[in-house]
Amino acid sequence: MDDYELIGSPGCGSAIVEMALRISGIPYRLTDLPYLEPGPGRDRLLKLNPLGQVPTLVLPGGAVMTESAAILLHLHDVAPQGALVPEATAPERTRFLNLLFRLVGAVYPTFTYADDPPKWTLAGPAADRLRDTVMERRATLWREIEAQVGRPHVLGERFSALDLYVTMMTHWRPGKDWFAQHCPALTAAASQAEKNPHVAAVLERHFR
Ligand SMILES: N[C@@H](CCC(=O)N[C@@H](CS)C(=O)NCC(=O)O)C(=O)O
Repeated sequence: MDDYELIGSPGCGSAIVEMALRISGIPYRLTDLPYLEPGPGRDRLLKLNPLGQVPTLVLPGGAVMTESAAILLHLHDVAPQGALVPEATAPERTRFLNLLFRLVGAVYPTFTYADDPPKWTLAGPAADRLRDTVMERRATLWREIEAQVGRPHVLGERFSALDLYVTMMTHWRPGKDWFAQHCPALTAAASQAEKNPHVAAVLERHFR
């Protein structure tokens, strides 16, 4: 049987899935590509995922999965030893699901809309306003999540896939200084996660 193929890009959310694959001990190969750059890589990505987004995961056998949260839940199904998802009866399960979907359903799309506003509205003042309002929304979301973060990990004693999101997303705008000032609990959880050797290795590959 083939290995999983993770299609991703440096610095992107595909790194979250890469961390999960490593922690879960699942064999995989990486296809890094500049997802926005026209060319054969993007053409293939668009055939697999019409939104042209990474992560996109090709499963052994050829089925395709998109959406990082769906992928993480799937990886936990096939390799529960990774312990990235609290089991159905675990007390942290509801908070895990709530925060997971907050991160992918509310925080992640702010990058879709604020990274390149002229893609969605007229260039100029309308685009500036869209960027500003979406970034305000992101700050509100992070503050709300900050109020729910435990120590040393997002769920408290238990490390989970949420720590992978937080570690990666605190590298993104508005940047580490903003998080250190406004979200100390998120910053601490991210630093704690970086102590995991798999997380550290993936961060090294993406950012250094
Ligand atoms: N909901 C998706 C979001 C993925 C996403 O937005 N990825 C970014 C890269 S970090 C991307 O591909 N952006 C290009 C685009 O949306 O056109 C997930 O959780 O996997």
